[in-house]
Amino acid sequence: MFSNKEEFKKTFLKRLEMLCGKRFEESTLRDQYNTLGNMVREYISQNWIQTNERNRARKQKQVYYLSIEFLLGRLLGSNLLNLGIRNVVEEGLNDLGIRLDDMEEVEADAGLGNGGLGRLAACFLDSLASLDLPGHGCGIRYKHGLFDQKIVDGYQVELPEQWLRHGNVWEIRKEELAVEVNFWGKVEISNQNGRLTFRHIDSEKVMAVPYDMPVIGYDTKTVNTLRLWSAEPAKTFPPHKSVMQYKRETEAISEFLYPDDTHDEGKILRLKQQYFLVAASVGSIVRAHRRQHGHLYELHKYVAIHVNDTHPVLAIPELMRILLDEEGMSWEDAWHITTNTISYTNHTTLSEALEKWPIHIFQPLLPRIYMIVEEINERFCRELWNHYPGDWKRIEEMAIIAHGLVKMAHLAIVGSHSVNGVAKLHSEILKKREMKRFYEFQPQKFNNKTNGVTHRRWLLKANPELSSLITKAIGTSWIKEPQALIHLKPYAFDSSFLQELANVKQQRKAKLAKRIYEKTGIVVNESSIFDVQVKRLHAYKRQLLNVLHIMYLYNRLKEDSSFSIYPRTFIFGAKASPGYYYAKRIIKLIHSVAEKVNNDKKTNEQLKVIFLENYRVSLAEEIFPAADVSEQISTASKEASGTGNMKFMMNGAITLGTLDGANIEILEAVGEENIFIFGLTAEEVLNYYQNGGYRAHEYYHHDKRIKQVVDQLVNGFFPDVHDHFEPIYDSLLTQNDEYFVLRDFASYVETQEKVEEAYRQRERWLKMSAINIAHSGCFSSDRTVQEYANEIWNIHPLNK
Ligand code: DL6
Repeated sequence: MFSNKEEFKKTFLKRLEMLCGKRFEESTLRDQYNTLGNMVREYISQNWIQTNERNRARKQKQVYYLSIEFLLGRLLGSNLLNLGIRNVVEEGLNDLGIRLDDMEEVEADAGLGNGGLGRLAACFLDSLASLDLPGHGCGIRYKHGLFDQKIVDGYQVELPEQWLRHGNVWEIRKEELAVEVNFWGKVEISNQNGRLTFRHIDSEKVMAVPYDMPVIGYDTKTVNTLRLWSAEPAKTFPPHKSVMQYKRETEAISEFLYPDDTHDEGKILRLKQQYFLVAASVGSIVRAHRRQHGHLYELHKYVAIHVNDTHPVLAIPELMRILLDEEGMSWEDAWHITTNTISYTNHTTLSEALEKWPIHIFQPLLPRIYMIVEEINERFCRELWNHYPGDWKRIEEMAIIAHGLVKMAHLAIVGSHSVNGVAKLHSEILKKREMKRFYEFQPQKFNNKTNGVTHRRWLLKANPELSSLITKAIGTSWIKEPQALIHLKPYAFDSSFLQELANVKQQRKAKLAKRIYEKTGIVVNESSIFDVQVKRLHAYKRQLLNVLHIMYLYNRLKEDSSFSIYPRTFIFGAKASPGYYYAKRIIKLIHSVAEKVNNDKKTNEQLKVIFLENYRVSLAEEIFPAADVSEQISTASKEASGTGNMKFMMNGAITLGTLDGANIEILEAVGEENIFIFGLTAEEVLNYYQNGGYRAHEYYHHDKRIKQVVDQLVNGFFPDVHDHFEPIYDSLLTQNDEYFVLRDFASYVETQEKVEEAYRQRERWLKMSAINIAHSGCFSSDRTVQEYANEIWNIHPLNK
C-alpha cells in the first residue's frame, strides 16, 4: 500500500478525503486517527485473510483463548510498531504537521478488563501472533469497559467508560456469523428408539454478534483474530415479555464489564455473561470445525480451548451438550473429546474469588447445562467412591455440586486435561493446599506456567529510549527473542553504558514529572527516587503498608531535625472496585497523607506523594519507564503471580517485594543482591492462618513507630476526615490485621532504608538496574505462551 514516506502521505491524504468527506485542512485529529487506523487495517487485510486460509488449508491445530476480560489498551501504536511502519508513518505525519504521539492520544483505551487477568490475556494475544502460533481470543464486546476513575476531594468517583463513543476502527462486525444463545425455558426429554434425547424448549433467545479485531504479530505476516461478542435481540421475541424489557435485558449482557475481580455481584447477569461468551464461542468454533471436517469426533486433535480462570468454564458442559444433543455421541465419546480439548488456568486462591453458583440461580437460567453438570458430578463422585471407598468427607469436599452450590473450579479441574497456576509458588499452593485433594487424585493434570508480559508493548513501545540503548549495545535480536536480553549482562559492568542508562531513566522521569504536573499541579523533584505502586486496590496488595511507612517518614522528619532522607516521590495508581468500601478508604487515606506531606514546608523537599487518577494501560506505559522502585508488597501467598513486577523489571526498576508470586522467580533470576526482599514467607503466613498465634496488638504496643501511625488514623491527625479511617484502624487491631501489615512493618522500614542506601551509591544502583533488564527476557509472554503451546495446547507455528 505504501513503502515510503511520500507514498504514505499521498495515500493518507486521499483516504482522508474519501473517508471523512473533507479536505485535510479542515480535518480534526480524530478524522486523521480514523484514516490512519483504516489504512492500517487495509494494510494487513491480505495477511489476515491469508492467515485464516492457511490455517484452514493446513488443518492446523488452533487454540481459542476464552476470557471474560481482554485489557487491550490502545492499539494504534503497537500495531504500527509490529508492522514495522511506525517510522515511515511518523515521518510522513510530521511533514503534514501532525505528531503521531498526539494522534495516539485520540484513541480510547480498550479497557475490557479489571487488571492482571485481563492484561495477561492481551499479552498472550500479542505473543501468539508474534510467534506465528495459530491462536485466537474470544471475549465480550462490552459497551462500557472498566469505569473511569475521578478523584473528588480525595474520594474515588466512578464514571461510565465510553470507549465505543467514537466507534472502533479496529473491528469488523460479522453479522452473518451470529450465533443464537438460549436462556431459561425447560428441557423436553423423549425416548427415541430406546435412546433418551434432550431438547431445550421455550427458551429466551439472544443473538451473539461477533466483532473481529486483527491481532498483528511483530515482524511477521501472521494476523490472528480476537473475536468479541455483542448481545442483541434475536428475531423471535419471547411471548411473555414486553419488547422493551426483552431488548433491555438482552443488551445488558454485553453492556458493562463487571468492575470487580474478586467479589461477584449481580449474580444472574454475571452468569448470563459467562454462558453468553461460552455458547457463542464454542458454537462458532464447532461450526467452523464441522464445516471443514464433517464431524466432531476428532475435534480435540484440531482444537484446543483454554479457559482463563473459571469464568468461561461452562465451555465444558456446553461442548458436552453439543456433542451429546446435536451430534448424538455417547457420553463416553463426548467426555473424551471435551476433556482433551479443554484446559484451565487458575489465577487466584482468594476464597471470595472462587466462583460458586447457587443452584437456584443456575438451574432455571441454564436448564440443560445444569443437567449435564449434574451428570458430570454424579459420574465423578462415583469414580471417587471407587477410588476412596467410604471416604464421604473427601467426596463431599471434591464434589462439583454440594450444599446448594455449583463449584466452578471443581468443574474446571474435572472437565479439563490441564490445570495450571501462574507462578511456581502459586502452583505449589494449589497442589499442596487449595486443590490438594484433586492433585492427589489426578496429579498428571497439574502444572505451572509462570506468567509473562509482552516486552514489545512494555519495553519496545513504552520505552523507546531504553530500547534504543539496548539495541545499540546488543543488536535487535531481543525483540523477537527476548531471552537475548541476557547479552546485556556484561554491560552492567561498563560505566559508560551505565551512564547512558542513567540518562535514559532521567529522561523518562522528567517526562513523567511533566505529566504529573499537568495532571495534578504538583511539582516533583526529578532527581528524587521514584517509588511506585500501581495496581488494583486490594487489602492483600497492602497499599496500606506503603502509606503507613510514608506516615512514619513524615513523623520522623517532623520530630527529629537530625533525620533526613534521600528525596523520594511515592507514586500510586489504583482503582478500587465500586462496592469495596475498605479499598476506597485507602484511596482517601493516600490523598489525606499526600495533602499533609506535600503541603508541609518542613518535609516537602524530601517527600512527595502522588496519586495518579484513572490508572489504565496507556497511563501505565508512561509510568513503568520512569520508576526506580517497584513496590510488590502483597502478603506472601496472596498474589498469584503479579505481572506489574515484570513490567517494572524490564524497565530497569528494582523490586522491593515480599516472597510472593513471581517475585520469587525474579529473585532467582537476578540474585539477592539485585532485589530487596522483606517480610513473612508464604509458609509463615499460611501457618499463622492455620494455627493462629498472630496478635497484631503486640506489634502495635511494642513498636512506637507503629503505634504512632496507627493512632494517627483516628486521633484527629487528619482533621478533615473525622472517623473515616476508623474501619482501617479496626482492620488492623480489632480484626487482628488479616494481611499482616503490622507484622511486616519493621522489616519493610528496614528494607526501605537499604533501598535508599543502594540508591545513594549510583553505580551500584545502575548495575542492579542493568542486571534486572538483562534477566527480564524470561518474563516475556513469548516464553510463557511457548510453554503453553508445547506443553498444554500442542500447537505449532504456522510458517514452519
Ligand atoms: O495471572 C494474572 C494475574 C496475576 O498476575 C495476579 O497475581 C492475580 O491476582 C490475577 N488474578 C485476578 C483475579 N482473577 N480472578 N478470578 O485478576 O491474575
